[in-house]
Amino acid sequence: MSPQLKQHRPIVTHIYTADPSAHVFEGKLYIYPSHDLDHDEPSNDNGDQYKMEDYHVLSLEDFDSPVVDHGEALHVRDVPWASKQMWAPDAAFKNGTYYFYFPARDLEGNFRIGVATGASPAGPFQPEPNYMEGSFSIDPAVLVDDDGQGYMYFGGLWGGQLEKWQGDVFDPEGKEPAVDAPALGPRVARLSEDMLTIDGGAQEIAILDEQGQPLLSGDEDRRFFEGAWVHKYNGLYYLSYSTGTTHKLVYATSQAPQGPYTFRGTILEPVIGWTTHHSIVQFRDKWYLFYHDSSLSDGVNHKRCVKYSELQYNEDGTIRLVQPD
Ligand code: FUB
Repeated sequence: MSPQLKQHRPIVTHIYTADPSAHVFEGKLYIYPSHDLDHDEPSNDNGDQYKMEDYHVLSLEDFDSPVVDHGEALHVRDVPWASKQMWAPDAAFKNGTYYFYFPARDLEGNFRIGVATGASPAGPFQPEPNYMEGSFSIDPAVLVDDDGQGYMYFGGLWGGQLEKWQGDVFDPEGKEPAVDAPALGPRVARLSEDMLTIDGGAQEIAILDEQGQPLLSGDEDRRFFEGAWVHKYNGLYYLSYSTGTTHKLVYATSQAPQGPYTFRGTILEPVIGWTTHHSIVQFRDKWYLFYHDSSLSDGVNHKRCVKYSELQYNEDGTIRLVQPD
């Protein structure tokens, strides 16, 4: 546990953590990370090294208080439809219930997204018996908009399989578009009133450049790779995500939750390690970026640690670039 948190330092060191989704529930800051396993097996581009089996929820009263690890909130053994790889999760609150969204490989080895429910933001969470029909790929992030409508954003390339879902069915041969073709966008789906199902199917989000043209697949400094997150600031929707191969966090904005979004800039420069993955949250009167790197393991990609930084906006609504250290 950390007695006092410092920006750009691991918030916990007793376990490896990654993919932090931060929310304010019941006046506290709750963080829903992946729980990286401590193993020394080799890495590959399919992400097989990310063998996570369970989730722990972390919380803090404020940045001067210890981080509390609430213990195991959900384990793959308790999810009937899942076989392995419990990747980046998120949580939401509606109707007096806490909802926990998580990706995992199904019994056929394809990534799907499941939901579990609980009475406390700290868990434990009871999973639904099946994955959410119409879900695929990874990295769910849920926004409950001001009117109460829930939206789930998801998707990730390579190990996350998004390029294999360009039609209605899984295509094991699916590839990323050619470098001069529009890049694949993250998906967004409206959630049903009870937050347990996808309402009407998922649609692809368009991310455009300043001239209104789609970002191209070869534009690896700007195109979507994984880890979508949407927050609202001054009534504008901000879609932020990881660029994967170029290791940045970037963002785009829109007047509507489903887009189209216009690319605006970079939030975080590359960190130690291949992946980074983030969330943005307002806590009291300030905004914070939660992200991860691999500094706790001296750069081992699957032994990561969650960190945070204060996030600042310029007068025109653009986000100031954060340096990892
Ligand atoms: O933690 C496993 C995967 O690595 C996540 O789902 C991605 O966003 C990347 O952080």
